[in-house]
Amino acid sequence: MSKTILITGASTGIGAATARAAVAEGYNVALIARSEDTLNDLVAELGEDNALAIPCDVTDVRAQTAAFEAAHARFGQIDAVFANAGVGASAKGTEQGDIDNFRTMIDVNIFALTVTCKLGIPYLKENGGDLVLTGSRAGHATLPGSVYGATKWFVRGYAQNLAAELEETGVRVTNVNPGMVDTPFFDEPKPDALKPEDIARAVIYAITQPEHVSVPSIQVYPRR
Ligand code: NJP
Repeated sequence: MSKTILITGASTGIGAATARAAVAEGYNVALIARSEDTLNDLVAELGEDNALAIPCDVTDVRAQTAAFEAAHARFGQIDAVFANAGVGASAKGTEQGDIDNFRTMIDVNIFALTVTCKLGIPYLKENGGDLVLTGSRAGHATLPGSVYGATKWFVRGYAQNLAAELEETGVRVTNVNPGMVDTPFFDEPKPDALKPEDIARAVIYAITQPEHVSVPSIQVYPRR
């Protein structure tokens, strides 16, 4: 039976590129994001046999729980979970930042990510699967006043804590940390940045390693 990866934030950017790379690698993909039309277009591209669109706001715990159940019901197993959905800052720093945006970043980048991991663990324990969390170079740097950066410091620390919790279970944890990537995360094109496919390759690398190999953290930065 083909392996299955569930991807949050699958409608665009890094998540969509990882879905394409995973299907090319023989995986089934369960695609989670809010944009139903975009997910349906991706399913049409990848093939209905391999891909399932599950429109869902990851901050809604019930909806995310139902999404995992739908993915498992459709493909019979979940071998990898890519907790990748994330949102950026609408303005720099804390003083200039917007409070509603602080809440959204914390809800999506932190709270919903922990929900994704909690929901994924029972499925991943069945076959010794992979949990991949999208952090950021911003989680390895001091960015003045940045709430976004601090959410990614959370991801970095949480991934290490999760790896310790799951050490005896056969579930591997990888924290993938991109530098700037040219995706809809930004309002304008970033021609000197990484391509989403560059991060997708790192995710596929992590989840296709032999059982005795652990890839706790990957940094992928653009060359200047
Ligand atoms: O950005 P984008 P990326 N519920 O905007 C989804 C991190 N990162 O691929 O819901 C469910 O193309 C949204 O879908 P939709 C970044 O922090 C990036 O660059 O339809 N899904 C879309 O699929 C993030 O963690 C850079 O709007 C929700 C996806 O999230 C990850 O990479 C650098 C949602 C965002 O895709 C992917 O970002 C870095 C919700 N409530 C880290 N809210 C970079 N681009 O430079 C959003 O270090 N989504």
